[in-house]
Amino acid sequence: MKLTFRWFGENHDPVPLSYIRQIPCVDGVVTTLMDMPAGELWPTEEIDRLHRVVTEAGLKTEVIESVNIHEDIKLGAPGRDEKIEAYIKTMQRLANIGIKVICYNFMPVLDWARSHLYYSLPDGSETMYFSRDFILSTTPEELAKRYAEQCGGLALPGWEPERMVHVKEIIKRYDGVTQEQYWENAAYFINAIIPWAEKLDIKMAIHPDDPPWPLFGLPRLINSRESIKRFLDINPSPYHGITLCTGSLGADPKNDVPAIAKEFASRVHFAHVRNLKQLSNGDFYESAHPTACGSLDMYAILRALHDAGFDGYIRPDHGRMVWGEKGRPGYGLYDRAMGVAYIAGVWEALEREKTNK
Ligand code: DNO
Ligand code: MN
Repeated sequence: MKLTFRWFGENHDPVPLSYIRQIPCVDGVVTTLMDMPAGELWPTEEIDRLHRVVTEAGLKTEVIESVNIHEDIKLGAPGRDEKIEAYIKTMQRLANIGIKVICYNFMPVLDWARSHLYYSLPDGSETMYFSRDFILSTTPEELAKRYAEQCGGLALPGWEPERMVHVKEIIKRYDGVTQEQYWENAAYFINAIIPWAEKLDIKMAIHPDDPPWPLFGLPRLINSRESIKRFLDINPSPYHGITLCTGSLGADPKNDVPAIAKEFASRVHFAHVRNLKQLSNGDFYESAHPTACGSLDMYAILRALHDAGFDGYIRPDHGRMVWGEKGRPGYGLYDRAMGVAYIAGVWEALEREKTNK
């Protein structure tokens, strides 16, 4: 298992690489080119610069999260072939700097959504919260405005203000797109890119939908054991895999995350390890990482991966804001660093138990 930490790039992340370097057991960052609109070919110079900056900070960069997918691909629209071609070219360029895993998602229009970005917990920390009633009573435009006001200039992935200006029209394009068509569009994309992933030795790892149920009447793909199975069955290649995001799947109490980890371990290339507290009515908030703090059995999840001989990448996922830190919601330094220490501790115990040392 290789422990990593997400970093959004110099202009998009208040956490410096020099601080990430000091987190024990972390030797690499998971990063991206935040300014690249979905569907565009990533310039070689930008890729090389990103690689150089990370390497000079003494860290590795072997995982990209995310290379985003253009809506034309998700919609199966006429422009999709050229967007897929650009996607493959970007993969080729990423292979040149030694990228081993690409995390992406197939969520229509928007990335993860929460009602509150800074919800106060009794211990004085702040965290992200999902209130089902609130989301049902709002619109993507209103939510985008709320995020822009609260994030102090740091755009949330998938909610970039310049894109959100057109969100109504983008959502309108999904009128009449059935769940089945959405699956066909995903299969078309997968079958086009996986032969390239094999040639380039890049493992593709889809991120589940977050939250794992439909939002704003849009289709959903990956949110349960059954949908993961169906998705992996699209193509038998080991290069076609998943990001096991425990918090995304775990927001639905019907999902048995340790069982999912166990069943699909050989196709898990990347794990987002985080905990959350399930509340009534589909509400939840994101808790600190340890089992004792939330509803998920983090030990059982890590154990399932360990038992399967997991040697992919892990990162802590969203953390709370603690000790007065201000920054990108979910991606402060302190709570995620505590997440790393926790994951590393559980993993060491699992290793030593196995080898009896
Ligand atoms: C949520 C986060 C997401 C994720 C992207 C992947 O759990 O990990 O922001 O990074 O959806 O494409
Ligand atoms: Mn995640």
